[in-house]
Amino acid sequence: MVTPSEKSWTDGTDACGDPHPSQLTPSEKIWMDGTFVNWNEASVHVLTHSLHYGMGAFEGIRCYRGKNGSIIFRLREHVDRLFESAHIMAMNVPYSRKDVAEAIVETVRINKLESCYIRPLLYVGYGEMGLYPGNNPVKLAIAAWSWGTYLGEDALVHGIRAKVSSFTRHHVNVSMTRAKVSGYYVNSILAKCEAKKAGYDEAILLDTEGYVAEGTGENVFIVSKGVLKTTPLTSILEGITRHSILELAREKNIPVVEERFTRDALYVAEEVFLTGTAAEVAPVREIDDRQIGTGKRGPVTDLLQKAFFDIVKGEDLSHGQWLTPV
Ligand code: PPE
Repeated sequence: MVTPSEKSWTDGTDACGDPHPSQLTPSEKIWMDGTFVNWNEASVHVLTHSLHYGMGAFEGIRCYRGKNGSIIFRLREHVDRLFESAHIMAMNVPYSRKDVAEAIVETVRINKLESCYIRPLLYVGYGEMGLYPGNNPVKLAIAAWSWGTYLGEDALVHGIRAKVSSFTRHHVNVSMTRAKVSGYYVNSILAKCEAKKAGYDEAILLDTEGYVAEGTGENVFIVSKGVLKTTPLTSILEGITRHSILELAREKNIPVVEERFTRDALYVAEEVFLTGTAAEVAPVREIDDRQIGTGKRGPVTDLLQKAFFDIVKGEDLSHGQWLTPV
């Protein structure tokens, strides 16, 4: 009998060659199709359709411990995007938006988490194999766990080092990037691993025409001659953090445009930062070994990052419609 040895993707390191891979912190229960199951028993059959072909849609949502208790940031928008992803993929969700939003809140509550990251995943279950999913069931799982800073301990203060990827972001007629689809993330994983192996924290991908698109799991902003710019929604995910930052910038009378810009515009920008639920608002201090601006978190990044954290931490109550109490 052959017993293969336990082997990870790369020897002695994690899949990206990181010698200090961080471990997921388990919580107690995971919601699976209407019932809570123990974390260690939240399993699926190995012939689950999505596991083979990547047709699945997911969300990443954060719950913050604020001054007045825990709140989920922009829950409604995340649930809406999950349903839009499913609609674009022609997956029939067997729940209402209200059911899903309630199940998300319940998942945070039952795990007694004060702050956490929440991952709803819609997937095509076991049934037929082959590309046509046939009558396979559409399943939903919701997990929540404690997840600290995504891009490293001091990323939010000192900024990260990024590399423009050798991989191109999705073409509009290859992948419909309004949907947050599991399979699309192979492109992100390749770019992330390439960047990490070369010693950078994150990759920035260009679109098929060579313009800046997005990070592996973040949208990109630059400050150029005092104007805040971000990429238009052609080949990127419509980030909910991106939307929040655009709104906060407008409220603060910072001039804002959504237009394409090039790789060299990144290099000469006064400031660059990335936004995402996991990454939050992260300054970029260096790209392709070129210092960005002063090499420190710039004033616009600082202002918007502070405005964002004041809202999610309950210091600023002016955007109550973005917050769902747990
Ligand atoms: N672009 C991509 C490709 C992306 O995956 C994300 C979120 C964003 C932009 C920003 O979207 P938003 O979170 O709505 O502001 N990436 C999620 C997954 C990260 C992961 O490693 O998993 C996230 O941040 O939750």
